[in-house]
Amino acid sequence: MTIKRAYYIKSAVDSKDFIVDELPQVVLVGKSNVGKSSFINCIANNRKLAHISGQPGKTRTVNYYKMNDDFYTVDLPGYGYARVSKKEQLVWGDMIDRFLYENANIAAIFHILDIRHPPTELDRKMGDWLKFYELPLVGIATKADKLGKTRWNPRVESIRKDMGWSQFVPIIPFSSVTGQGKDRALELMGIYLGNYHSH
Ligand SMILES: Nc1nc2c(ncn2[C@@H]2O[C@H](COP(=O)(O)OP(=O)(O)O)[C@@H](O)[C@H]2O)c(=O)[nH]1
Ligand SMILES: [Mg+2]
Repeated sequence: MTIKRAYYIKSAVDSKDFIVDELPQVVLVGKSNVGKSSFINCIANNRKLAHISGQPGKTRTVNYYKMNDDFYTVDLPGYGYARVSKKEQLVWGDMIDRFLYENANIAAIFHILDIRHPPTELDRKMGDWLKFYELPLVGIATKADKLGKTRWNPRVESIRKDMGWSQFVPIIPFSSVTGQGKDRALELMGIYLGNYHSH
């Protein structure tokens, strides 16, 4: 699959603003600053589509990007930002819960992790949360440009073990700087979108 057209649609601040229509959604989750916005810009070949933040934790909204006029890429608010109050964490959790629970249009979840580091406790919690929904899952091990190529595979398998992901969960070494893994990510996106349409 290639992305020929990509538009920012909107940022939902509340579950009542979530988009409910007939188009399938590819959903991105990951801790803040892991590279979700960069991933979107990379697959869409547009550096200005999603705002890349030097300051983590700013995005508390669910951001919708329409792609090829036939699906959405949805950027969920990142977790793990230290300077967030207990109340904000609860609001965040409630929003994610509503998004996943009330949403029949999810074609796949792309869980974005940093290839260099073991998944954090929050990464693992998020992973366990997602398992409950039994949605097609892809691991994106990003910032691969910051590691030597020979270390990718050991890191990927270590992430698989730490996340409790079976061998059937694809984990792609990815870099939004070099474009590493982009074709594979788009290929999988196309496959899961295709499967979704055929339900
Ligand atoms: N070297 C490198 N830096 C990246 C990569 N992806 C994101 N970054 C950097 O990580 C920071 C956070 O990226 P962003 O996409 O805003 O993360 P988000 O908070 O998950 O949306 C920015 O400084 C990006 O330039 C990558 O693949 N390689
Ligand atoms: Mg972002």
